Amino acid sequence: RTVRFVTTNAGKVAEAEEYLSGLADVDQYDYDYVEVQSDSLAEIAASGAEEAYEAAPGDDPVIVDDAGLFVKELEGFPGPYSAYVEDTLGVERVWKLGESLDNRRAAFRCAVAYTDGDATETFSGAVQGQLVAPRGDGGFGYDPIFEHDGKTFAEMGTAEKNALSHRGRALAKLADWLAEENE
Ligand code: ITT
Ligand code: NA
Repeated sequence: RTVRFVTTNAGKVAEAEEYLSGLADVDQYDYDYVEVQSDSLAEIAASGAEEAYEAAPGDDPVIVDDAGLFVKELEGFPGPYSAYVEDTLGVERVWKLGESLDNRRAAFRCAVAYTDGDATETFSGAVQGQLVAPRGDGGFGYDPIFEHDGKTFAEMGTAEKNALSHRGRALAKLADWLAEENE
């Protein structure tokens, strides 16, 4: 089977391809859905998936992934605004903010929504870590400033990041669900 991953972010696609290999082929589908204003990543992802499915010619199911970095002492900022903040402030300045905090705990959260046009399912994942000065050149986005167990996500390969990341955990739930659907 083929799933169409609706995203402008090739890094997300690479992670999903690696994770779902053997279960589904992943095609990137470049479509800019409307991000509804919501604190819920699952709601944003589900509404994006349904909109993209309607707009996309073809029958293959689609997935949308909405993710963000949540800094505990900043009340969860940038959270659902992570993409905007990356584009405007940039990762280096988010670290500068983090550097000024007593508590640098942060989490990545991710919601993956899957729809086949009839039903929509959402799967979520999170990982705890802390903000650090940028290290590593793998991954994408905030990976260089997010450290988990002594390594930043940018210092990990795709498989290593997938094994513990927010996206990997959400994709694991999707993979289990797809495997059950296949039975
Ligand atoms: P699409 O919406 O087109 O999928 P996007 O990059 O805008 O692409 P999001 O709306 O989910 O994706 O934005 C999430 C923000 O968080 C964005 O700045 C990403 O770079 C960042 N992000 C998401 N997942 C990440 C990860 O695994 N590692 C580092 N940064 C991540
Ligand atoms: Na986005």
